[in-house]
Amino acid sequence: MELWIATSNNGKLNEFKMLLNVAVMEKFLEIHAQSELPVFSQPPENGDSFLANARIKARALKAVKPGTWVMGEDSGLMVNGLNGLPGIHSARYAGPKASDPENVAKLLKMMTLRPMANRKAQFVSVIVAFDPQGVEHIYEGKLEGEIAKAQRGSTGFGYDNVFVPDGEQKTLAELGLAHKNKISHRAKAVLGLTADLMKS
Ligand code: ITT
Repeated sequence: MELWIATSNNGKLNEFKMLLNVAVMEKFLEIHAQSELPVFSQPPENGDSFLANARIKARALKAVKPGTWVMGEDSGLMVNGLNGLPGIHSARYAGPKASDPENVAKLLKMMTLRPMANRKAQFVSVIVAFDPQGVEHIYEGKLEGEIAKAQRGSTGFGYDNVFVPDGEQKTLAELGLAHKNKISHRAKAVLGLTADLMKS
């Protein structure tokens, strides 16, 4: 069985591969990514929600790969003291071509400008998958935590080095990928997908 993943983000792709393999899927699941399809061009993510954007990505890949499992994921960081920002704009918070370090620097600056701001935050992952029959499936996961005062740690991607999960002292980037994959928003969303892939 094949699963095609619509992502250009290697950090995400790496985590999906690990999460799905941990679920003992590797024996019968072949994971492929959009980068293997020279004809695939990433659609504009102009939805107004995580769900809408995940659906845009999954549908674009389904158009090129009908009759197999395909999925897209939209994820992001919602900070209470910033009224839920960066949210669906997480990948481009500091500008259209912003790098992870630029986005993190902007987030820390925004928090510094609001010293009393609530640092509580959550990571959200919404996956839209289409099964080989073309039926849509939606899965969601969240991870609660708070924004650290400074960057700490070196593993992972995106905002991992400034996110401290509830009940922890360390950032996700200090805790490491194995720990992150036990608790993350993405791990929780993948649980439902795994169950459906097993049934399929
Ligand atoms: P694709 O759309 O190609 O999948 P993307 O990086 O643009 O890649 P999104 O639009 O879903 O993906 O944006 C997700 C952003 O949210 C990501 O670039 C990070 O900045 C942040 N993010 C999501 N999950 C994260 C995680 O587990 N750790 C750290 N940051 C994360």
